[in-house]
Amino acid sequence: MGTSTNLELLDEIELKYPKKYKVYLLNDDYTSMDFVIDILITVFHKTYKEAENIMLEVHKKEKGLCGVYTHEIAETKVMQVHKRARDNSFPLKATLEEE
Ligand code: TYC
Repeated sequence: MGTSTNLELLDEIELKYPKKYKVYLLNDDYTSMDFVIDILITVFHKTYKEAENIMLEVHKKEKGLCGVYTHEIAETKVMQVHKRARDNSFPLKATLEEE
């Protein structure tokens, strides 16, 4: 067994405990409720009922939690939401926050 440097030990800790990121949808006045529900089902793999609840929470409280992921997956989800919104001419935005 070789000796590890402090940086190697930090890498090992990071591999074992990758930071997690919360992905939120943000409210706006123009995106349709049906489109938000569809995004929650297809991008975030929610059931219809879960999707409806999250959509209504965003609508009432301006922001709603869609899921918690590693950094790469969280960034991909945000990009997928923005591309789908853009392609459908909706201003829907998603954000990510370190847990
Ligand atoms: N506020 C939108 C409306 O009344 C619905 C909406 C919900 C938009 C959630 C964005 O993330 C959102 N049509």
